[in-house]
Amino acid sequence: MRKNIVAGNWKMNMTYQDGLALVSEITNMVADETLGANVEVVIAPPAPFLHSIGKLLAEGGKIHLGAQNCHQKESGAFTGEVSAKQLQSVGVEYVILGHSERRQYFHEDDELLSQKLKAVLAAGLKPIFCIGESLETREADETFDFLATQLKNGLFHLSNEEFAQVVIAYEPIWAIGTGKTATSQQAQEVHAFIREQIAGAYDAEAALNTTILYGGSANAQNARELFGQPDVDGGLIGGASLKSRDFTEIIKSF
Ligand code: 3PY
Repeated sequence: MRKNIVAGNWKMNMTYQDGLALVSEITNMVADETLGANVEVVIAPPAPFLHSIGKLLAEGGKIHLGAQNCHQKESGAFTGEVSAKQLQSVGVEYVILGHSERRQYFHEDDELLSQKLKAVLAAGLKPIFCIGESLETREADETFDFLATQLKNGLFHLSNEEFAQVVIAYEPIWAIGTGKTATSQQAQEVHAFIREQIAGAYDAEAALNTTILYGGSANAQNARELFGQPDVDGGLIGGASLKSRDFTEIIKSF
């Protein structure tokens, strides 16, 4: 059966010192809770902090380490880049791929993302693969066609075994960093559609077993309602993952 996941995407926020303080607060807050039985928690800090934050998380024993991106090649002359294998070597388990900010600002397209996916899977890591439509696409009533294409080109080239490792995050671009959130009905409608597409591309079992997260201004106020939807299996959390109280409230929303 699929897992519920709450993953904090810190983006390019926090100094190292602030990051350590935040992680200590979160690990203390979750230590006493009966947390972990029904939700897996992931924190994805900026790359330079991965090793030490990973050690802190490992000591707490409850929270998993994620990265926000990786390069598609295993090693080589790619100044400034980090490979999936390197991420794996410092204890990373999840890698966010295809976030709309990477698609928009770094021109990551389906072809490149397919290569990154393969690299992440080859390193034994789990991709959190983001898809989502723009406001323009939604207003033109093209959301479902657009998402079907993103899934087909981005993900459905994977084998059954590879696909079984993938977590999908539905992040409508119009809800990212804007304070606007999809209503729980809008999220549920899209998540159910994504599951249907998976059933078509693979089978009903794969569809049932895939964790589909909602992302885009999810916060402590709306998490319970969003996570209460039958096809919403948790969240990829931006701004609210930078505040220990908000993030732990979100975790407790399950
Ligand atoms: C957001 O919550 O805005 C995000 O982009 C999470 O990845």
